[in-house]
Amino acid sequence: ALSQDKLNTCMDAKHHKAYPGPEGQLYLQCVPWRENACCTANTSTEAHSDNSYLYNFNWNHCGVMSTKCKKHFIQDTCFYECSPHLGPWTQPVDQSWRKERILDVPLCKEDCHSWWEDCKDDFTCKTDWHKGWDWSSGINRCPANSKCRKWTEVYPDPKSMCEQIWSNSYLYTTHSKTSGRCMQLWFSGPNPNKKVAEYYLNNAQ
Ligand code: FOL
Repeated sequence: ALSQDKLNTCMDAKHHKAYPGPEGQLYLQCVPWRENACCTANTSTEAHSDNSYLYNFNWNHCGVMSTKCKKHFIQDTCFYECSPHLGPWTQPVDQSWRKERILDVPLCKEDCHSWWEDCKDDFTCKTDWHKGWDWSSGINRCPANSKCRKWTEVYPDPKSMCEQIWSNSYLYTTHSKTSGRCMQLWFSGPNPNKKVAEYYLNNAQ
């Protein structure tokens, strides 16, 4: 593939479109991606619901997740499902539910910090939310060998949360949103992550 492809591409994963393109009607927090998206309108709607068909993922595995915390998980889902600029960090993976994953996407400090701040009074039983759940009921529940702990015990700081929660999908950075050196989960207007992907593609890490 041309290296140009890496700047405008969709992961080969569970719900991603084959190619990015405009979507007239993305839902709420996924709206910023509507000019060029890897998610369909249905995926963007599902991103907002509990135990959605996307992954049957249960945010409320240690009591009900707070609204302010959940909004960051919805934004992460929009970013993960909709972003067309993740090519520089896409890797092949041998998993039943996807052929490619993202690894070490440099995340803007503000987005990681606000996520952790808004979740720090919540509870969870696992550091890596990708594996090791009890799926016997159809949705993920805490495995028998675990117990619900304070968020801050599981993730002492923003870095540990952002890097560990999705098995290193994200790399914590101290870059700020204005730097052009980190990816933003939260934005409005033209997608600022395109230039960031261009930068990292041309300055191979
Ligand atoms: N957000 C980001 N930023 N990166 C991601 O990789 C990501 N992935 C998901 C959602 N948001 C993301 C998908 N989440 C399982 C658990 C979580 C999940 C998808 C699937 C799951 O089925 N886990 C099994 C192991 C399955 C396997 O690897 O074969 C388990 O043991 O719990």
